[in-house]
Order: sequence, then C-alpha cells, then structure tokens
Amino acid sequence: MTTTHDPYTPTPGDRFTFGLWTVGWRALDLFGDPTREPLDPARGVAELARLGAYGVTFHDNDVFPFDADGAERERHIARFRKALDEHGLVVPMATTNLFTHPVFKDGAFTANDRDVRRFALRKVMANVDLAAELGARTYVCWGGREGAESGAAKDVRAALDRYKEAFDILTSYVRDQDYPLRFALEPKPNEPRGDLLLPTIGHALAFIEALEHPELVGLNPEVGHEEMAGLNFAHGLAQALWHGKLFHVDLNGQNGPRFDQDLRFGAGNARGAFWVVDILENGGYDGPRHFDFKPPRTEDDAGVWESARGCMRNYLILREKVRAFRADPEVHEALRAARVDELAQPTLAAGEDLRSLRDEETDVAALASRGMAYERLDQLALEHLYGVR
Ligand code: GLT
Ligand code: MN
Ligand code: MN
Repeated sequence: MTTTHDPYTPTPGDRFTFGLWTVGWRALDLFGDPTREPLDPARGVAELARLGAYGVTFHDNDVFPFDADGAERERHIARFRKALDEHGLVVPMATTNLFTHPVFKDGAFTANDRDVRRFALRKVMANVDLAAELGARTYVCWGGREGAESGAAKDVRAALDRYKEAFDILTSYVRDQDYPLRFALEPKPNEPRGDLLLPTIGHALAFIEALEHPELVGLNPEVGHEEMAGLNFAHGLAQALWHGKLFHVDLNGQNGPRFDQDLRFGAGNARGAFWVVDILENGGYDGPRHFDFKPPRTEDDAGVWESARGCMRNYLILREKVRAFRADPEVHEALRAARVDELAQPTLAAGEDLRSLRDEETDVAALASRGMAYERLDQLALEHLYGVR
C-alpha cells in the first residue's frame, strides 16, 4: 500500500509562523463580548506545532499579564519557553503591546503626554531583552494608537519628531546591547485611531530614511492594511524589497476598503493573494511567512485551528499555482509578447549621451498602435489561479 503525502500539509521547512494573539484572539469586538475562552500560550504552541508551523511570535502581554510582577512574569516566560522546547517551535519575531491598556489611549511613542512616552520606551526595551533572549531577529512595531481623531489634537510634525526619537533610542539600545535584532514598522491607515501615523508602506519607507540608524529599521507590511487603503499589496511588497526593507510580513485576507478584516490568508482578495505569493517566492524575500489573522467570531476552538490550517494550506496551494504559472511555456511566450523583459533594459545604452537620444526620430503613430498583449498574459494567470491549467 502506498501512502501519498498531501502537498498542502505544511512542514517546518515552509517556515510558517503565527502571532500568539491570532489563534488566541477571544473574538470580542466593538459590538459583542468574547465568544471564546482564553488560550493558554503553551497550548497555542502545541497546536501550531501539530499543524506543521515553524514558529510563533508574541507581544509581551500575550505571554504575561500587563501588571505581572517580576516573579509572575518569569513564571509565565518559563512556561512558554518549555512549550517551545517541547514542540520545537522557534520565535523569529516579537513585539510590544502598546495599544490595549488605557494608558496608551493617545499613543505610546507619540502620545502628547511625555510620561506615557517614557513608560512606552521602557516597556519596549524590557521586551526587546526577552526577544533577544528567545532568539528573535525581528522586532515589530505597529503604532496602533499613534494617531488622532481630530485636527488640532496632534501636531503631526512634532509627533514625527518623537516617533523618530523613539527609534533612534531603540536602535542605539540594540546596538549597545549587541542584539542581532532589527526593527520592522507595520503601517496601517486607520483603526483603532481615526487616522494613524505612518499609514502606508510608502509613508513608512520615507520615514525610515530620516532615522539615525536606517539600516536597523525596515517594514512588516500587512495585506489587509494596504488593501484597506485601496492599495496593491504585491506592488507594496515589491517596492519594500527594492529598498531592501522587507524585513518581515503579515499575511491575511481583506475584501477591499473597509474595517480591518484580518481574514485567514487566501480568503478575501484571492487574485491579490496569488501575486503576493508570487513576489514573496520570487522577489528575494527570505524571512518567515507570518500569519496575522483573526479567526472569525463565529468559530469555536476547533474552528480556530481550522482557520490557522487554512492560512497555511492556502499559501501552499497558491505557491503551487504560482510555480506552475512561472513554469508554463505559454506563459513564457506571453511574457515575451508583452515585452516584460524589455523593462529590465536601461533606457539609455551604456555610454550613450543625451544628444543621440535627442536626435532620434520616433514614429509615434507606429509606437502608439503597438498592442501590449497583457490581456492574454493575465488570462493565463487567472486560468492557473482558477485551476483550469
Ligand atoms: C494587532 C494588530 C496587528 C499587529 C500586531 C502587532 S497586534 O493585532 O492588528 O496588525 O501586527 O502589534
Ligand atoms: Mn490587521
Ligand atoms: Mn499585523
């Protein structure tokens, strides 16, 4: 009897990671109470390992409570570590909860209240120490409360000064401690604040260049956050890669501009997800494939694990389709017909001076009448995605 391996069952070699807060989300929302019981982080680790994940990521307060004293904190961390060791999961990334406690109601690094900013920096540094201890290489900063609901309340230029100050302090800190950690900013346009600072990949990329140690700061873009702003996530990833700034990624699903849906990866904009997998697989990204989703409020405990499993299966299904698309001889021909490779050619020849360009004669009418043959190419992609090729 032969056993066939299901090609969509993940293994640690696929490097799938999950935030503890994703499967641990108790599904409370603005209108309703939690529908699920709290998840013990040790059980989260065990279940994710059983499903074939490679690692987990965490906020400080996913592992120990906000108000834990030193001994309680250590106890929770020891339990978490034990689970990681027992189940062989790694922690490639960690982050800080700077948004749940009321103290952060006006932000953390950019709160008007200076005492809040000082407290936030201390909270981050403490968890950076733990992240380094657990072997993390990326430290994510999602500024969920850095923003405003009204105009005069926030001096955006001063807030950006303070945002920069925070990263200048934190990057000096990891340098002084010799931690092999880099920071990854996670942009989001709005929610929970009316408007957030660093709302998109583009804003964050520009901000990084103003920092004292830009080499230690990159991005952790999230599918839904760019799509909430109507942007093309795969294009955003491509630009982040072009700048050498794709340090990490948050994969999930979203249906266009509306509230942050955090659907499992591959649900929502499926066509977008195909191109996301294409750029991640073929664009030079070598970090973990990290899922930041929220199992919907309708799901019980079994539904949570089904949803997590779905994230990984959908990635593997799309990876197979992307590979088939890129290997298809008809696609190669269509790519040539669309002159996609021609874009890699510099516009001026090596050593060419501008005079020869200015003297060149162009048959504009002939140029304008050349079709680009993109429809055939895109139809081939869709047919791979729809499963008929
Ligand atoms: C929070 C948020 C996410 C961020 C996490 C990191 S926490 O769930 O919705 O997008 O990635 O702080
Ligand atoms: Mn989100
Ligand atoms: Mn996220």
